[in-house]
Amino acid sequence: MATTTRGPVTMRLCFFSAAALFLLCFLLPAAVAEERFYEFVVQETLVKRLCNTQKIITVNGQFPGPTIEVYDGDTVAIRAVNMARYNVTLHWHGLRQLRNGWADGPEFVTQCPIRPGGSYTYRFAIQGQEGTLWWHAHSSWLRATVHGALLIRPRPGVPYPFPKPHSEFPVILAEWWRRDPIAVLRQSMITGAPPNVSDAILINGQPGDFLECSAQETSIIPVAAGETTLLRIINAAMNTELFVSLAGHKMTVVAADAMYTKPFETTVVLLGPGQTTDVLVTAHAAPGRYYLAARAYASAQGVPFDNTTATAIFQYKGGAGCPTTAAGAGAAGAVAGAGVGAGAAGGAGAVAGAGAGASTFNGPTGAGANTFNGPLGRSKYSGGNPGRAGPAPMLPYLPAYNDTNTATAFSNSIRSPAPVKVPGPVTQEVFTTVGFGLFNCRPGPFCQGPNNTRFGASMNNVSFQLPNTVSLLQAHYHHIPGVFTDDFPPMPPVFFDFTSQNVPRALWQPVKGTKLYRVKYGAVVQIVFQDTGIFAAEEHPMHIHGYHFYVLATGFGNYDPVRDAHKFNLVDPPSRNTIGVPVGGWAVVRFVADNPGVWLVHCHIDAHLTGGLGMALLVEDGEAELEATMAPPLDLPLCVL
Ligand SMILES: *[C@@H]1O[C@H](CO)[C@@H](O)[C@H](O)[C@H]1NC(C)=O
Ligand SMILES: *[C@@H]1O[C@H](CO)[C@@H](O)[C@H](O)[C@H]1NC(C)=O
Ligand SMILES: *[C@@H]1O[C@H](CO)[C@@H](O)[C@H](O)[C@H]1NC(C)=O
Ligand SMILES: *[C@@H]1O[C@H](CO)[C@@H](O)[C@H](O)[C@H]1NC(C)=O
Ligand SMILES: *[C@@H]1O[C@H](CO)[C@@H](O)[C@H](O)[C@H]1NC(C)=O
Ligand SMILES: *[C@@H]1O[C@H](CO)[C@@H](O)[C@H](O)[C@H]1NC(C)=O
Ligand SMILES: [Cu+2]
Repeated sequence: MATTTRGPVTMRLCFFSAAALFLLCFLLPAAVAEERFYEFVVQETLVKRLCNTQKIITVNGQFPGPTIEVYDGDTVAIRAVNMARYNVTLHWHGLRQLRNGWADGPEFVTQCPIRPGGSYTYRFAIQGQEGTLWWHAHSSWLRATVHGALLIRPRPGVPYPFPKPHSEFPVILAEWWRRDPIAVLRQSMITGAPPNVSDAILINGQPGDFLECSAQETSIIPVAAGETTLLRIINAAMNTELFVSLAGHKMTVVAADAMYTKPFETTVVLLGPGQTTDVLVTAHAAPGRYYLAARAYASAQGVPFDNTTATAIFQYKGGAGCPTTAAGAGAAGAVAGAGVGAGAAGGAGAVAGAGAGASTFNGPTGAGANTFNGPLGRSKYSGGNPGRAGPAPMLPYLPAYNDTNTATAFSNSIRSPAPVKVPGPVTQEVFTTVGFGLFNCRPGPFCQGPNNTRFGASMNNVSFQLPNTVSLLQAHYHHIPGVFTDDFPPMPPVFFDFTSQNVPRALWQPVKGTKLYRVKYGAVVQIVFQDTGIFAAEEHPMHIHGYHFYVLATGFGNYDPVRDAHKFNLVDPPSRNTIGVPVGGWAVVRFVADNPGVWLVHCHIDAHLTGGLGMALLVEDGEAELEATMAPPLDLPLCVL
């Protein structure tokens, strides 16, 4: 699957490893930067979930897909071979891709798709980044099943800035439909209604003990008493922000979006789609089994969502009748199976006490509505597994689906570890709304959205349309006219009470367009994202390709430049690649435009992106040679043969 093509002595074993080999890798001698080669075959694969056998699209037959493990400073080549029946592209979420948009991947933004039977080699360098990122398809809705972890270890010789964990596991959150997700998208494109919500949330590919036909396969995270485990949590879900809690243990957040943070303890983590969070957990509880659970943070009122709860089991090795051998390591580091023996810990009755204890995040609001705080007992589905006799694992506290207070408290706790130099003064500023819109249409089969409309979304009233003959980056690089315009409005065309629940109907219909915003190389760019109450306010996880940005402030209501500038954190703001714009609120981000090219800015909820919640930045070349977009690779896919 992966081999080292260049570089001397150190053919690293880590390549084939799941987390179990992690320690071994640490012990290997430091090596110079290497080129790492992977082959990703995109193919149809049969899998069974929720009692049904379905065909899904995977990479190399794996779900979640293979973990990429590299070191800062490495160069990486990933040959993508499309053996599936859909067009596909791959994106390396959070990688800077300096001057190298050609490897970024969003379909029709930086490349034409790899068509069935075709291939394309993504070549890029890891430059000054370390931590937990991920990769995913960036074409249609393929990313539902085409995704995996991308782990960047510190440059050899550079220490990990926290106590070194004894073990580590990716925790990849995703969404499952009983149907082909492409069919779900297609139906929505035809009818104009929002796409159906998913049928289950997954942790490392499995919904866990509370969903039908699933308990046998529940993901297991084996830990040893007293040891510290690094959980690299990735929200790869299509449309759902997720709360994650672990019974009986506190989690210490140490990184978000592959940037270290000031450590803080929490009992619940919130991630929007696209975001990653590293937490350290020390196994200091009574040896036993504890649920790691994930379920929705659904910020929009009255909008349907997947309300299932996914579980994995955090399982102590050895003690209390558990076998000492770890289960076999899966490709994504998710160790499944071998859940044997009886945990010694108290049953579910102990849960509320353990989870809801002293946490700042456990407000009384959440506890009321939480199914999991009662003595829930064993799942009706897990009883059938003979290997799983004994007390049910402990369940954690989870906030209510609409617990915005907990979501806000968590997001506001994320800070850079030390004071940073925030760029300024701002030389280019964009104030943009992010929100829904409804297109009027003639009542009929293609007009099945709310009140006989077609559902959509926009930024500054422009509902983003992709070209289909050439990518935006190619059009920019080769000066091909007629593909896009560069007049994305830096201000809303109309100022209104953005977050009102009663925005006048006359404002609800956006305009379709392929509008880019031109940025001078080296500009200090500030973007204010402002949610709207059109149709419904909702938290939007906004992602900027090719950049990390400082999050200076977030708030509720309408952004006021005079009042809210005082709230900017110019000391230790977090640096992220995806920021949740609070429901009915705003977020201010800032960065230096040091990466020329065309970079997609979009909501990472695919149902919203599909509706048009995106735009692109056209960052011009600078003066110097190393300030210009590189030449495109020779195998860049063409749109037309
Ligand atoms: C979407 O949900 C509706 C209502 O449950 C169902 O009839 C339809 O078949 C679903 N469509 C897809 C593509 O799953
Ligand atoms: C989840 O939603 C379904 C369908 O709306 C509903 O029947 C069920 O009661 C909900 N379950 C929970 C735990 O809220
Ligand atoms: C959350 O939902 C509950 C039950 O649906 C409701 O009573 C409560 O008012 C909601 N809270 C917020 C903040 O919307
Ligand atoms: C749909 O129309 C009804 C009746 O006019 C109205 O009460 C409701 O608010 C409308 N809903 C939306 C989403 O526009
Ligand atoms: C968006 O543009 C359309 C067409 O000009 C207009 O009718 C609508 O009011 C605008 N809405 C907003 C929020 O600017
Ligand atoms: C696949 O991509 C080509 C452009 O390369 C496009 O013409 C075609 O319509 C796409 N097919 C689908 C199913 O989107
Ligand atoms: Cu969104």
